[in-house]
Amino acid sequence: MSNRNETWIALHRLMLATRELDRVIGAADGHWHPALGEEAVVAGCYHGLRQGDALVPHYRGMIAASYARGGDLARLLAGLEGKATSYTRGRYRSDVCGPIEFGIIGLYSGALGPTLEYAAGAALAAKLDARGGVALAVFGDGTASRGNFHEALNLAAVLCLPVVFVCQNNQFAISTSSAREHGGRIVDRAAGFGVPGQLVDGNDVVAVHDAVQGAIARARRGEGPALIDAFTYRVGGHMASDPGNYRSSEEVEKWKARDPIALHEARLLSEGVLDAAKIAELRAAVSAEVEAAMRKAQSDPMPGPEVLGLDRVFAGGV
Ligand SMILES: Cc1ncc(C[n+]2csc(CCOP(=O)(O)OP(=O)(O)O)c2C)c(N)n1
Repeated sequence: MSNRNETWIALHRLMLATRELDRVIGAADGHWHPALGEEAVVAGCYHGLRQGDALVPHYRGMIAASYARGGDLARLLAGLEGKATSYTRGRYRSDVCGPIEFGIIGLYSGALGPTLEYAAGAALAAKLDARGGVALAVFGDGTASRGNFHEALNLAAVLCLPVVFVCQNNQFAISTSSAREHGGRIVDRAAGFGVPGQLVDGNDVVAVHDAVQGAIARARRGEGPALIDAFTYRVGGHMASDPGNYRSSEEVEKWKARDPIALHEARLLSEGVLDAAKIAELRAAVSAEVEAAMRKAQSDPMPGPEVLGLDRVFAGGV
């Protein structure tokens, strides 16, 4: 199989896993933040990173990012309920903090925005290290309205840091639409910092993947940071329990018609990469894997007092 076909199938697999995680977790936890409709950004960003690179994911997609990075799905899911088997032994939620042992930097304080500066810091460390490492930061459009966005981009530009910033632009910050959140386009801000900006179709997983990989390669060559605006739509609610009654059903339906999984499946079929039977097989396999991991996580034990404060929270695991 060609490299291209392998990549396209892996991207599809990760999109399917992202959707299955939403289905399985969303049914059990009303506080879950679904990435429904945004799977192409999640898979396009997180597939194909090099071990050793720093990854600073958006919280919406954190478990998929941790899984793509090599995390064990059952242990990641155990982290939703603070189980002893989770990577932090129950001490931090895996949907906002991926395992540091996979180079993932999480949303430690819960405040949106500082993660962009963590990424700039990780990129500075990579630059000083001079081993070709890069950092990738993914964040929401609402987060891009925070001062941290401007400070991180400015510092990265001035110091020519190997960092790629990707806005997972789903056009909402909870119930606030982009139109009420910010003026102009996020991609156009890149020019103000003198860094390349690229607007990509965030419902096309290949377009996102190619743009991210291109910007990473550029950063690795020492050519500095880039900003990618991956424009998509949050088809699900802000949380699983959010009915989303602050927007029209016509708007939601319009975006559902551009479902990223259906679009990529059509491409896999038309390019002869997979036939309908193989596509169905892949869907069933991913679904079974996610369900089995969830069952395992649910039956895992809670931690005992031995985990309290005796070692580091984030590194080490079980
Ligand atoms: C500094 C800060 N302000 C507010 C919040 C509360 N909050 C949690 S999620 C969220 C929406 C963020 O929107 P966006 O960055 O667009 O990401 P999305 O949820 O759309 O993926 C907000 C405001 C927070 N966590 N941190």
